[in-house]
Order: sequence, then structure tokens, then C-alpha cells
Amino acid sequence: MTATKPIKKILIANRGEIAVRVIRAAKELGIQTVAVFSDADQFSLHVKLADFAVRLPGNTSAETYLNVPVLVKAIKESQADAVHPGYGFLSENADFVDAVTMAGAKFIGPSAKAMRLMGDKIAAKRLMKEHKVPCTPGSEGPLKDLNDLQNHAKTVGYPMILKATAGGGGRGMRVVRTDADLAEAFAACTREAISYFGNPAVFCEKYIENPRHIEVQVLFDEQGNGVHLFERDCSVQRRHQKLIEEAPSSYLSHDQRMEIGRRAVTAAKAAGYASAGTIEFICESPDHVYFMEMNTRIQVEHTVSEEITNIDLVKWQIRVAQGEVLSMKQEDIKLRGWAIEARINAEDPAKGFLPSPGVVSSVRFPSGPGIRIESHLYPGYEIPQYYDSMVAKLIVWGEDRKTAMARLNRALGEFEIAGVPTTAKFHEAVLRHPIFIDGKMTTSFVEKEADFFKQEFLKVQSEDVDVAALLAAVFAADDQNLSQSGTLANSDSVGLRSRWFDSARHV
Ligand code: MV4
Repeated sequence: MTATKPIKKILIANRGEIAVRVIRAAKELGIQTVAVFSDADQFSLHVKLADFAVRLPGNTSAETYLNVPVLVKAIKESQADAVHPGYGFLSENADFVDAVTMAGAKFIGPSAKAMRLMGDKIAAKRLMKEHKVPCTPGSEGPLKDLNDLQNHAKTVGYPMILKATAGGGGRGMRVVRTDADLAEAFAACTREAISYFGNPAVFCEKYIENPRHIEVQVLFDEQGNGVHLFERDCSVQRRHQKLIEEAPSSYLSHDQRMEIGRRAVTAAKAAGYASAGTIEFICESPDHVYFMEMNTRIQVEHTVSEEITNIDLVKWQIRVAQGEVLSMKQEDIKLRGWAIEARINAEDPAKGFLPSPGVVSSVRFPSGPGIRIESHLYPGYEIPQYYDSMVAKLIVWGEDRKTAMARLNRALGEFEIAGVPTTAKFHEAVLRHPIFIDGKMTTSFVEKEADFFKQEFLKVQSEDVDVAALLAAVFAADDQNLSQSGTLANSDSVGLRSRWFDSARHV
């Protein structure tokens, strides 16, 4: 038995909903919490909910949530004995893991070594191959020069994709479709690799057109015991920003599900991984599922895996960081029902998803059976312009996919954030699309169906206008009706949703 070292005080090096999520998990484990906040986040919910808070002067991410020396100072001053990085910001920065460790605190996540290994896409792919995890066909290592790439093009064929080894999440990639474009793409990709990641190494792969994006949640303790919590389907995305995630995936059969899960556990074990992590796969067909990369952090969409397994991943991250051994075996983890998450961003889908920071005048979150909200919003909160635009996650659970979709639709109908446009309306349109309803979406779905979504927005807007015009006409005809019929909208509500009638006048 390895000794456990109880954590007493966690500093959360993050903001927004994930900071709130971590604070809640820590509190339930009887652990104190330290929030850090930028000037723009002075009135943010994570600051109100934490036991302590440390100001990080400035507004930009670089000055605050990405500022390692300032965070190290906050760790020391607050005497936190552990740090949770959330997602984004420094969550996959191995140098930050080292800095936290040097400051005498426990990093809640994998070792710097495992993080560095999986952060190098070529090294990660090599490791997977060694462990017989299928990978996308392509160059085994970094491309030496254009000649090397031209030789690979002959075996891999077109279309092909060039990726920076230090990249990931869609950055530093180039699709090449012809011989003529090869030289220019290679030069551009190498240039980007240097300027974005400070590492010129680039590799090539067969480009899978219209893939499904499926990822497997894994959870490992520091003794090397690990399990998977089945897969998530994240195919509904736009420009590498996920919009809807669900678990499990309607793409896989039971046997394919168990196989992809086993591969993910093999992959994480090979990396010497501890904590919660995600193995991303790209699917050409249900039988051609290739390892793509590992995300060495808790992800935004971890919630859907929690909902179908009844396992609290953030609490388990904290527990394994204390040296605790996983109490469950793979056969203890039962897949129950279906979960869908809709990311609600302060963005205007009618304006190309333009960010829409500003004051939230009122908030009405849905509730009732099978509904979970993860959000840092409250009435009067001002969404700052400096950070990610995600302001809420709406997660629903149902016995099956159909039930979950109906529940998400019901919940979106109740959902209201007034003051700023959000992506909630877009999600309602996705739920009306036959490809989504049939579970047949690929990563090109949103882009390819752009016309459908435009039409849906026009319809919604004209419906609102029609109702408004109708009511205006009614009011003009009979002034008395003003107080007896209208819409259930107040000055803070968005749009016209329900119409009401005074039944007493109609009997
Ligand atoms: C690919 C691919 C097709 N073929 N690799 C994008 C994010 C990064 N993790 C890798 N990505 C892709 N790699 C090969 N060989 C297509 C994508 C891709 C994608 C992957 C997952 C989710 C959304 C995506 C959107 C566009 C492209």
C-alpha cells in the first residue's frame, strides 16, 4: 500500500465554470479552496465561492491565468498544498507542473513526464504503435525535408494532412490535395510550427475526410491502475470548437465500444499516465478507428461521461493526487443511459458566432428531471471580453438518446440568458436537423449544413416578428386588450416565447 498524503488546500489556477466545478468538488471532500482572479474577474462567481482569493493584477490571460511566476507567488502566499489547473490556460504546460512542484504543491493531474510525452504528437504516435494501438497511416517520424515528404506522398496518397508535432487541438495543421501544393504547405506548416510552438518538427498523415470525432475518458491512479468511462462523440463542432458532445456514441456497437475503451486504457498505461485524461480517436468507419492524440487534462465535456457512469471525475482527480487507489475495476463501471451537453457561449450564431461580451441582465436556468447546469453566471454578471466565451454548459441525461434529445429540447426552451446573444438558439436548430436526430453527424456537419442553420434562424426571427406584428395589430384595434393579452415577456427577457390570454374574458 502506498501512503496517502491528504490535500488540505487547493488553489484553482483557472476561472469561469471549471473553477466553480473544482471548488464544489473540493468542498464536498472537506478541502479548502483558493481562487485566483484577474481584475476583470473581480466579481466572478469562483471568487465568491472559494474560501480564499488571490488577485492577479491585469486583465489579459498572459498577465494573469497564464502567468507562472505570479501563480507560484499566489501558491506560496496562500499556502495551498495542491493546484488544480482546470482546462485551457496552463493545464497542459509541463513547465507549470514543474513550477508547482518546486513551490512545494501537488499538481492535480498527470506527471510532467507523461504530459511532455503526450504533448509530442510524434512521440505519442510512436508509443501507440509500439503498443499495437492503430494509428492513422503516415510518416513514422518528423519529415526530414521536402524530398522525404514527397516520398511519403507516394505511399500515403492524397488528400494528406501535415501536422506540427508540438501542435494539437487543430492548430498547426495543413491539408494538402495535390503534388503541386506540397512544397508550399510544408514550408507554411514548418513556419507555423516554429512561431506557434517553437518546434519545427512536422509529420504527415492520410487525411480522413468527414471523420467522426470520438474520444475515450480514462482515469488512472498513481499506482498504475486504470479504467475507461466509455466514449464521447464530439463530432458536432465548428472550426475546432465543440458545440455539442454526447456519451455514448451512436456510431459504435457494443463490441466496438469495448475495443476502443481497451485501446484507450492501453494508450494511457503506456504513457505512465495518472489522473483523468482523454484519448482522441478519429473514425473513418466504425472499424477504422485511429489514435489521434491524448489530452492530458480534465475536459469541458467530462460531464457527459460522469452522467452515464455516475462517477465524479473531478473528485477522483483530487483523490488520486492524494495517493488514493482507484476503488473501482472496469467491470464495476456500468454504462447507464445517454447524456448530451450543449455548450452555451456568449456568441451570436446569426453573426458568424461573433463573441458577445456584456452584462447578463437576467438568467433563467432550466431544471427538473435529468438536467445539470455548470455555469458561473448570475444576474448582473458582466461577461468579460478577455477570455473564452463559454458561459454555461447544459447537460441532460435520459434513458436513451431519443429521451435525452427531447429533454435537451425541453431544457433549451426553458433556458434564458438576457442581455447578450448566446448559442442556445443554435442548439435548438441542431435538434431539428435530421442528420443529428439520426446520429449521423461528422465533423463537417455544421459547415456543410450552414444553409439549413441560416434558414432556421430566418424562420425563428420571422416567427418572432409575426407574433409581434399580430399583437401590435390586436393592440391597435382594441386598446383595452393591452392589459389582458400579450406575451410572457418582461423587459429583461429575450424574445417572445409564450402568449397568454385572460381566460376570464373568453368565458
Ligand atoms: C485529422 C483529420 C483528418 N485526418 N487527421 C483536428 C484537431 C486535431 N486534434 C486533429 N484534427 C484532425 N486531424 C487526419 N489524419 C481531421 C481533423 C479534424 C478534426 C478532428 C476532430 C474534431 C474536429 C475536426 C475538425 C476538422 C479536422
